[in-house]
Amino acid sequence: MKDTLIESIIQKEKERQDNHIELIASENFVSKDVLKATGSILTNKYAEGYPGKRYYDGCEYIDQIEQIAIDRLKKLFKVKFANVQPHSGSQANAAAIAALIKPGERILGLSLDSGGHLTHGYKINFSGTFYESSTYEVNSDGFIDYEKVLEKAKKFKPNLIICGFSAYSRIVDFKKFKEIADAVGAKLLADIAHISGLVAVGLHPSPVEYADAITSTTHKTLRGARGGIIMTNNEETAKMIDRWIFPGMQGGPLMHSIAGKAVAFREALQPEFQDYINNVVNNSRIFAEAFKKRKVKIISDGTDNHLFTIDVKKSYGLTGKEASILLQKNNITVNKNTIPFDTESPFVTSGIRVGTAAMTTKGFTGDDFKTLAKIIHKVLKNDDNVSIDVYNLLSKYKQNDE
Ligand code: DSN
Repeated sequence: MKDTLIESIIQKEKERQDNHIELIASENFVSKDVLKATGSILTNKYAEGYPGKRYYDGCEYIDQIEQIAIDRLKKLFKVKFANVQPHSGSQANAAAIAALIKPGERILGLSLDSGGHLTHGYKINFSGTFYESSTYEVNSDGFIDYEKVLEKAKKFKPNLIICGFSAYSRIVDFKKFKEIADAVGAKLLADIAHISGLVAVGLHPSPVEYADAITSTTHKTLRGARGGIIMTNNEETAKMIDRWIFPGMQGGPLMHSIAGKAVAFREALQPEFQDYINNVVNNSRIFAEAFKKRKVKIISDGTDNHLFTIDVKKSYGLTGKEASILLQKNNITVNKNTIPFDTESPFVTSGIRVGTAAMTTKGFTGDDFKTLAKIIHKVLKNDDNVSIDVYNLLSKYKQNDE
C-alpha cells in the first residue's frame, strides 16, 4: 500500500488478532475467500435498487452476485424471501420494525441488562424514540419466563414483540413467543444475530415458522462478511422490508459486503460448517463447566449455545470493567456485560460475556477451553502473572493464521 500509515496500523491489528485470545461472542474470523470478496473491486459500484431493478447502469454482474446471495440465504434458512442489503444488524432491525409496525406504535423487547439489544426498544436508541417501548426481563435464575412475558404483553399491549438476544445462553422457544404475540395481537420479530450459525445447521430451533420477520447479522456465528440480513415467509412483509431498506433507510448497497455474505452462505451450506458449529457449542459447554467446577457464577447456570455471561462481581468481587481490563492485560479479549438486574451502569457492569465461535475457528479444542478457563480464573483471582500460558495456548494455532 502507498498509505504506509494505514497499512502499518492494519498490520498491528493483525498482530493483535494473532496474539490475543478472542472471546467476544459477536466476533469471528472469516475465511480467506470471504476476505477476498469483501476486499474486492465490487466496492467501486453503485447499485441502488434490487436485481433487475436498478437506478444505475452497469449492474449486470452486481445483479448476479446479489441474486446468488439471496438464493443461498433462502436455501440456508429454508425461507421464501430474503434481503441481503442491510449494512448492519441495527439497520436490519430498523427496516424490519418499520415494515411491521407504524411509528409511535408499541414494541416489547428483552431489557438490555437481561441480555437484549439496543435496537429492541432501548430508550436512547431509535427503537425507543420513534416507537413506544417497554421491556420484559429474565427471571432470577436467568431464564426467559414465558408466563411473565405473556403477563407483561397483556398489560402493555405491544404491536410488536422482539425475541432473539445478545447475551442469552439458553434455547429461545420461538413457538411460545408466537403464542404470546397471537394472544395480544402483536407481530413477532426474531433477531437471531447471535445464533444464526446454530439455526442454519439445526443446532437451535428455527423461528422461520413463527416469526413475521427474522433479522440477523452475518459476521457472528455465521462467520461471514460484516453486515445484516432480513428474511420472511410473507410476500407482503417482504415487499415492505425491501421498500424500507431501499429507499426507506439506505442508498447504494455495499456490494463487496454482499459478495462476502454470498461466499459465507455457501460455506455455511457445506457439511464442514455443521462440524464447526457442533464444536462451537460443545466447546461452549465445556468452557462453562470448567468455570462451574471452580464455583464461578454463570448466568442461568450454563449454556446451550456459543456464549455465556459470568457474574464477576459475585465470583471475583470485580466489576465487568475491572475484569475485562485485567484479562486484556493478559492478551484475552472479552467484553464487559450487564447481568440481569445489574446495579452497575452498562459502562461498568457486573459481568463479562464470553463466546467460543472465534477461537473454535482458530482450532481450539475442548481441552484448550478447559486450560483457558483455568487461566482466566487465575487472572481474575489475581493469583499470578499468567501471560506465558496464554502464549503457549495460542502458539499451537499460529500456523493456521495465514
Ligand atoms: N454488538 C453486538 C454484540 O456484541 O452482541 C450486538 O450488536
